[in-house]
Amino acid sequence: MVIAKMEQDLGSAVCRWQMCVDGTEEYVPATVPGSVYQDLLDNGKMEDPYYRDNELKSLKVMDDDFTYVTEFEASAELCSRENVVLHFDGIDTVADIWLNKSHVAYVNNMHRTWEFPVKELIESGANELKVTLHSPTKYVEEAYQKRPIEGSSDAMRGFPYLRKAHCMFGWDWGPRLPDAGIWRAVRLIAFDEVRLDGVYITQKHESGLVTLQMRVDVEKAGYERTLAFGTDDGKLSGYSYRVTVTDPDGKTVTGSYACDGSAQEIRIENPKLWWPNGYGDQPLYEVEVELVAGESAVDSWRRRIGLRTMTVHIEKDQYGESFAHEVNGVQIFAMGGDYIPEDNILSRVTPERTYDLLVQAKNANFNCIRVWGGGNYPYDGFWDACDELGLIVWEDFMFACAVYELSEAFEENIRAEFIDNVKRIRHHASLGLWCGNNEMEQFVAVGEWVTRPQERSDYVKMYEYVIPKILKEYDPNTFYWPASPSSGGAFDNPNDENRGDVHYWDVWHGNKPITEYRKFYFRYVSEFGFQSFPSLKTVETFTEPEDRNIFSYVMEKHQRNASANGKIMNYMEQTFLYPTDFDTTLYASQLLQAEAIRYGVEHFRRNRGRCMGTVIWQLNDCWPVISWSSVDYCGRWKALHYAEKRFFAPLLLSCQEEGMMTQEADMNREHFGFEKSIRLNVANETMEEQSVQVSWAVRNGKAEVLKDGGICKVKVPALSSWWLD
Ligand code: BMA
Repeated sequence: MVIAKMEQDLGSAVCRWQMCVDGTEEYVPATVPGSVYQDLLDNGKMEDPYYRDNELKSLKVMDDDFTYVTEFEASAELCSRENVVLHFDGIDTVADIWLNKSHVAYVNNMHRTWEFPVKELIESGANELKVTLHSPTKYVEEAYQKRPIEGSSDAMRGFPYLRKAHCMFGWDWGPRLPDAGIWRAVRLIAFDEVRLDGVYITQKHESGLVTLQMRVDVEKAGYERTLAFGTDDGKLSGYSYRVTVTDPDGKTVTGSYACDGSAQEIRIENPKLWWPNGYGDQPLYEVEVELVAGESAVDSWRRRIGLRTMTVHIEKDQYGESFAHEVNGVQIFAMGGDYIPEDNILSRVTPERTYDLLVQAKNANFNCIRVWGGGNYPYDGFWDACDELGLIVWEDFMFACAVYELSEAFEENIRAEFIDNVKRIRHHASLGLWCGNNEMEQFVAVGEWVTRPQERSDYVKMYEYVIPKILKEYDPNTFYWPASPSSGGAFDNPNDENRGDVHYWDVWHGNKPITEYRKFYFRYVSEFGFQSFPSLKTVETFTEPEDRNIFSYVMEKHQRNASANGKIMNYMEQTFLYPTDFDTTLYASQLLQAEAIRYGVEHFRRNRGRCMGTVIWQLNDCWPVISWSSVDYCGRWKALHYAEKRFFAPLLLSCQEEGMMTQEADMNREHFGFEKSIRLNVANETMEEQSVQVSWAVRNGKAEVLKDGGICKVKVPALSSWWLD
């Protein structure tokens, strides 16, 4: 008689966890899931790592190991099941695990889920679970000493050796605070012969009908690999599965499938399609799959999906090759931002905080979020929010600004990482594409950080062989792009203006004037940005009054892009008068950032069709810092975020002006005069033709009208940009 799978949460909601710094034996209360820094802060064992330059002391803390321990009761029934596994949704990062004093495993990948059979170790009654987290800083330094490997110098050396969010070792907007912890849920799972391993849904869209094709994978004791219903019937005899699809109005469609290889399809009449923000609604359907033995359900899988087709449309054209998200057959103009981890202290990232951040993105008319490859694969709460808010997600795999040694062990480790995350994420409506890495193709192409020829061949294997092979098996329906930026791979001019996606940094890193944006017609710019200071209130959270000078030691500690506080002032000189005091400087820097990005995005939207995406670096901050963000660490909107709400609006009226900004502006020339002109453009990113009325006037610095352009009415076709005479 087969009975249902059992699960038992081992987190702090149920179990009392304690932690200690190894060698001290002084245990303090701990929270799981959670993090070492948070537990030390909660117990008054360290100061706020974000305050002034406390970062330095807080970094030292991570030179130690930490032990987490809890006791828990396991029922006789649970222990009686054929299989009992200890399951971690995430351990950050290098750790040893013991159950009842027996060593269960050594782990070293923050991005993976971990499962270990503990049937032989679990006791009916009292059990002790212990996890020792090893120092991440020692790990990367020892690995580097043994065999140097290079990567961004913003992070601590050796970081490419550890499958941990790279930016926790520092970045040009991130502190060197590599927290550690049992950062995601931990539980026991007990089952007899079989359990569901995963469900893969393929959508077939016809007019007025969507057919869901289900691939149900089952794990069966005694079989190495999972068995797919319909193809492994013989081994699954005696089992069947039930599917229930519930539409947004609560109406259900069901189907039952025995192991006879019958077509496992669910037909949905009059489907309500999922659209990105700005193009329609985000109706979600709940899909439940129950694995049934005889009449009783032994396991179930429940997820929400969106009915849509989603890919990237690439087509040769007169400019080169297009690159546009295509949803339900409509090519949309991506408008959004690059997302980085929300906090270096992992336990502070909660579904409420994530949802709130993404609501701010939607409120600024985003329809797209790129998850940058130097952090971590976002947890389910992030994905649920993007599904509900209509934010298409460009999901990098977690490799950024470094080279990697594709050893046997490393390859085995990252394969498991990829499979875990692809299986967890692939059903989400918001998943727009998978992308191999951040900036590696462009950097390896020019030999940046490459110290061995093998690092170049390993690059091709990882992003143009290993990952595609895994996606072919686990998520063949989702578009794959080998790198960001890329023109399709093979080191073929990755940052080509006329193909694929581009990271454009000549403005800012290259010190070019903001008018430079207008010289380019990128097909899809997935990174471009401009720094600014956070607001005074946010600066006050990490400074004392004597620190409030933009070149003070503390303010420079919270600026991780070398000499960038000065760079802001250099750009200020090109646009505004010199600011008179500290607060005005902070504020003016935000207006400057807004001006710069507005100038670029309006130009790119005016060229819709040639350009089909502007993803701004960066949306958010992971601590109080001077950076490229439009929402600061405290959740305060910078001027840029307000500007994004306007220049990402479904209907955008913009003015392409020629004058002082776009011509030689040396007022000491003998003839200091300019050709001046304006051209108006309406960009319509809605699905309908818009009848608009445009009025304009030329005014002087006192807003007195010099020339009134009157009112003209125009009809602007859907999804187009329209120049006025
Ligand atoms: C690109 C990004 C990040 C970096 C940003 C600003 O390199 O991929 O690595 O933070 O520019 O410099």
